[in-house]
Amino acid sequence: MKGALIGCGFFAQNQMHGWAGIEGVRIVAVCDRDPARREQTTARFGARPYADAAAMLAAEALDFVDIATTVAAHRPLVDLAARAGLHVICQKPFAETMTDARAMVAAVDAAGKILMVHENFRWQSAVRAAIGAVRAGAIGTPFFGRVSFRSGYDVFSGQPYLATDPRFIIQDLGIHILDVARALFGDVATLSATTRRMNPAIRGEDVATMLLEHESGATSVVDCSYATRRMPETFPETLLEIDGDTGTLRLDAGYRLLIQTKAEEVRDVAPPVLPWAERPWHNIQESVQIIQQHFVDCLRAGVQPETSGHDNLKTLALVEAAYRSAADRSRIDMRAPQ
Ligand code: NAD
Ligand code: 89V
Repeated sequence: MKGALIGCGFFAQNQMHGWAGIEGVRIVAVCDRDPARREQTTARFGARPYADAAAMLAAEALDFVDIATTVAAHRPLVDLAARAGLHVICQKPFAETMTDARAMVAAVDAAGKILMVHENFRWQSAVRAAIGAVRAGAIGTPFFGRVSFRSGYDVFSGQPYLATDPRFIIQDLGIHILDVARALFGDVATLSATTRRMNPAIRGEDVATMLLEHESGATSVVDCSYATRRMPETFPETLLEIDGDTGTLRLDAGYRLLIQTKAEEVRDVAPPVLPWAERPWHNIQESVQIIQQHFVDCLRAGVQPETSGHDNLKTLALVEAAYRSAADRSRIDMRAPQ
């Protein structure tokens, strides 16, 4: 299977390592408008370099493209790939608006191809162990959950746009945590949210607290902060606390999974540090390889990925709803047209 990567920035390096570890897949071309980033990536991984995505798609015989640019470029690039008849994997946040997101899903559907969003937190092995246990009924029917990400880690040095974009934590990080809540408890009926900006040096919100009522009847609290000073610093761990009608499950700091029913089970679900990975990012880096493997498996089987473009419309709608709720203090009915 031949792929091409568009956007050779900070996070794309993980994606290139991930592709290199997947059997039967080769990234034959990469594209970035920035010559330094393009050249660094080709020097590291090989592949033919391009400055222009349209020129690359015209010149190369490809099966899929991996779009690793920031969000503003997603719609033109997904449209381009759809017109070229290619499968697409596209980074989160998928789109800046629901209109753009729906248009991209429709464009790839019309081409008869598969579109997956690189929504990788639910694929982190520790989070996946918890999702697997809940889906297998280990604690019965969940009625309450807390999905929590609180940190003081400096994300701005690697991703400077996070300090200057008008939207920060919900769009960048909350999107993952909301998606994990959906993976655990199902689709959302209502949502309300509050936001704060604690760090005066950034433009957007760095604290968000969201209350979700799920269609299953479960309630979850999704809380995110980049203004939390605590030890141990848990970046980039998502912590979980779930009550079911026959037991409780917790994913605690240090990747400790605890399932308490009549008996108690404690599991170390720490992710491996892949040969190319580094702490503390190894958790996210492993999930990159896992989600990309899932994409390839779905292409081979001709089925929609779990985190397909279609599925991601629901996660993106929660992001939009959270900003609306925080702005006007409303509770949003997710069953109404968004
Ligand atoms: P970045 O700014 O470091 O890299 C983006 C690159 O894309 C830049 O080099 C830029 O020149 C290039 N680019 C932009 N538009 C282009 C175009 N039309 N054609 C060719 N090249 C183009 O950004 P980043 O930090 O790597 O983030 C990229 C995306 O990855 C973002 O959407 C971000 O939210 C996401 N991200 C995801 C995770 C995750 O765990 N899933 C983690 C970090 C970042
Ligand atoms: O996963 C992400 O999307 C990253 C970070 C963990 C820093 O929020 O942007």
